[in-house]
Amino acid sequence: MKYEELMKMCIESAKRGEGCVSPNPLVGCIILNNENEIISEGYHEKYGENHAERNALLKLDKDSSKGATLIVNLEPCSHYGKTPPCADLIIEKGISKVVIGMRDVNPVVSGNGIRKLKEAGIEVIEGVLEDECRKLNEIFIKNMTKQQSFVAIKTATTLDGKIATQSGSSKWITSEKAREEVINIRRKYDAILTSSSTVSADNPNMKHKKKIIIDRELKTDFSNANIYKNGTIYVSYNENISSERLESVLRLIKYNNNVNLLPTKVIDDKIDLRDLLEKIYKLGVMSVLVEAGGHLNGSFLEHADKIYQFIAPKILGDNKGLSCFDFRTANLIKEADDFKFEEITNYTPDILVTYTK
Ligand code: AOF
Ligand code: ZN
Repeated sequence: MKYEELMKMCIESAKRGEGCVSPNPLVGCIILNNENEIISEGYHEKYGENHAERNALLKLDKDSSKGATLIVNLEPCSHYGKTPPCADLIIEKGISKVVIGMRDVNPVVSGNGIRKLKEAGIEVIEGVLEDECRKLNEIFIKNMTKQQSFVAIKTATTLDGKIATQSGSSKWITSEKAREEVINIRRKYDAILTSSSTVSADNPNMKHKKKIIIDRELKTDFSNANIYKNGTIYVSYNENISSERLESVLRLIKYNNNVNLLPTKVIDDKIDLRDLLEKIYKLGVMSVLVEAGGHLNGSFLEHADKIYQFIAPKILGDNKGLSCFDFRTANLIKEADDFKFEEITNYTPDILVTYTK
């Protein structure tokens, strides 16, 4: 088997850690013996626990790892974090070749893991399926290089870009199969974010570990709306709201320990998304999936790293229907926001197209 195929397998096994390893990267590892047979596999399963390489190596006895080849999508670490350095264990186990997808972008590791391996006389091959490996860890890369949360927007539209009729009818534009995929997408993100208007209009459940609700005036139904019934919730509101309003809400949420109020700056009567994103990053939200209406989707575009757009083969044909991105009046095509095509997947009769910045 070629290294590319084995790296693909590492990527697939790394994905099993989705939803469990943040803020760490997704990492999968395979070990081959001298006959190029797979003798062990492992992946980073949970934040704070063993790295992929350690999981794969610890399954082997000392003799079988001697002279073996280790394949991993991320440079092995060289530092003491929550776990000891993987590079040390690789050396100690007598591995003779290490095949790496991408260098670690964590400045404490970057290049040091590779140097350590080479100094111990291990052959190192770098850059195998690098683009795919970078895509796998797009969240980790943004966090490490920009100290910001990764932002994605998900919408589901008709062929003519509508998310609802003028009266708000929206159930359902996409098929069940497409809607099930949304659950898989959510798993990749630390938090999902929506607006008080979406909560009031659709009363969505959105079961998730962490949820962020933009509710400038604190006007959602804190006692009854489904969204408040599970998970840890951050409610972003105007930091200058009247103290009477704030106190009445505090009384309402007194017995709900899961609801946290997040005072946020306001610009032009709108929540300042930059301030909000800085605040949630400090709270440890490494990635956020925006699932809201056209106004909020539009406001998030300048901060978005990725768009997931489900498209159903339905045409509303009514220019008063609600658009998926509705935030300005544009006169010229050159005013358009530009995104790059990434991928297209079939969920017949619908499709999912992803775009990146
Ligand atoms: C790897 N393999 O499976 C992971 C790596 O606190 P720690 O010890 O978990 O270290 C976290 C850092 O280690 C993380 O930021 C990244 O640089 C690296 N993660 N490295 O070789 C893994 N999860
Ligand atoms: Zn490690």
